[in-house]
Amino acid sequence: MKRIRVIDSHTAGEPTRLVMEGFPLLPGTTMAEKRDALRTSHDQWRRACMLEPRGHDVLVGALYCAPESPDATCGVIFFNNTGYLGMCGHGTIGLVASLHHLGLISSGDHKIDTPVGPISATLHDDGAVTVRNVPAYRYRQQVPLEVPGFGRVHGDIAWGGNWFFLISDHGQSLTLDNVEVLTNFTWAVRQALEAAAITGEDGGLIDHIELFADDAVADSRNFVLCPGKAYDRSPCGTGTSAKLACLAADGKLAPGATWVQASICDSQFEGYYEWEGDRIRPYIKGRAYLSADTTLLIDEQDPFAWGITA
Ligand code: PYC
Repeated sequence: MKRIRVIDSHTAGEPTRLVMEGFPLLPGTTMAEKRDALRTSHDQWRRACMLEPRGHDVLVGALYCAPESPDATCGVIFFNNTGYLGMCGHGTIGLVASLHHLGLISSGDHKIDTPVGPISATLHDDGAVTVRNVPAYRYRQQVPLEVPGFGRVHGDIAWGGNWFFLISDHGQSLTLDNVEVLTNFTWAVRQALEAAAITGEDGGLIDHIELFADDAVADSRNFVLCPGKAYDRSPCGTGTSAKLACLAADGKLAPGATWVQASICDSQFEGYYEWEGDRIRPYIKGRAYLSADTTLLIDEQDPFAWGITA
């Protein structure tokens, strides 16, 4: 029997499964090298944790690793039901809350290495966490896109730790009772981007689609389709970072001013930014709650030991 020690949490509704022990040791000195080693040689461990019968399509995994920089608290590799994420805002908040639950960190600032660069997170005394994300920027503005079955939309392409296509002129209702339509629409957008060979800088795959609408209490409400076709229950930390980059580029939000981003589930993140050259440094604040501290078992006799795959 193989054993994987995990801590489950949710951040603003979006679940994170932190893997503390049980995965094979990964070669490499950088988090990107370790992520590549996990993907190339040990991907079944991701599948065992993320896919049914132990996981599900909404879950994001976070592998706790030794840091690559001497002054970092830890390193982390994020993944989901289909593959690997560059960064994950809600997952970082879940990671910090989980490490605190385990007694491994206390309030204050913590540097964390990720495959897309170092970030830091501040654990506040009240349990909230502020993530100082990787630099974000808008790459292209108002790109026209024909979406089969839905018509023409326009979107900004922005980096917030993952690549996003951000759309406001979608004509959809951003409500929980409409998630099936929103999922079909955003999936069609993602496929249309691929068919039209529209990418992030250097050919980066745009694997997150983000819709915006007005909100009764927050500055904005979003719906974010994640790479594995599930929607983000939280306002998406990297998606909110991408939004801040677009607001900054448009001169619609001043540096240091707070932006309240609501999710489709009515949960909220607060964000603000600072300019760093021609990019912004996004700060995202949210809170995670613990839901399980347990051990996953993998029985090699089990026909679904490594997850149910298509
Ligand atoms: O919070 O950055 C985020 C995120 C990415 C995918 C799901 N959540």
